[in-house]
Amino acid sequence: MSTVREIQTGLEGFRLWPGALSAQAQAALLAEVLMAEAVAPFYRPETPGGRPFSVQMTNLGGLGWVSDRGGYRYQETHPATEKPWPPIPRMLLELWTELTGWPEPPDACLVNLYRDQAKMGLHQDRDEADLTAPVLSVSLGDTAVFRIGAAGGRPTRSIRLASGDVCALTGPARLARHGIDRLIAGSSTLVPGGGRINLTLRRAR
Ligand code: MD6
Ligand code: FE
Repeated sequence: MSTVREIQTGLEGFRLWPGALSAQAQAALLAEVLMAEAVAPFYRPETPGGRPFSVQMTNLGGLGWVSDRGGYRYQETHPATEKPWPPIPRMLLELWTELTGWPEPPDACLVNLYRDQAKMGLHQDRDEADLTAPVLSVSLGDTAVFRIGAAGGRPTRSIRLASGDVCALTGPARLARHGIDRLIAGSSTLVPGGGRINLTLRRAR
């Protein structure tokens, strides 16, 4: 991992490492996610307004991000199985330390699964207790068209996130608005059944 190059994005605090994960590392991480899925299956949450997300979700780590009619929050158990979330794979903990240098490990990892027409509207990640800690994002599978703009209604720009790319919202970009407009279907064969998996590592507590 030590040869990974960060590229400049023009948005201060938005950090991007294209191709950070080798094909072998991507396959190893995907295998970990598929094993975790047996314990913590992907499910389709509802927005607080009662609309289903097009993205399916699960979590890894001591805390998981959930959404339902009660709102957005972090909780220790899967809403359907009521079991604790599986642990965050060691390779992700190492990636966090290497790329962010943040002194404490992440305690939450949201896993998003996009199939077909799934997308994610513009949002800010602001349900975490400490909004100074970064959020680190890993993409697997089909390329996504990612949209991002600084907080406060600033213009957005579009960036493609391909399998193995890693990005982070840090410092002045921590509360940037971002979302996924669409996938480029068939751009990767990594995820069985097609689509894209995104993992975001956070300090929730
Ligand atoms: C996604 N990503 O890539 C959605 N959040 O599927 C996010 O919502 C995200 O990429 C915080 C930091 C980086 C991200
Ligand atoms: Fe986000």
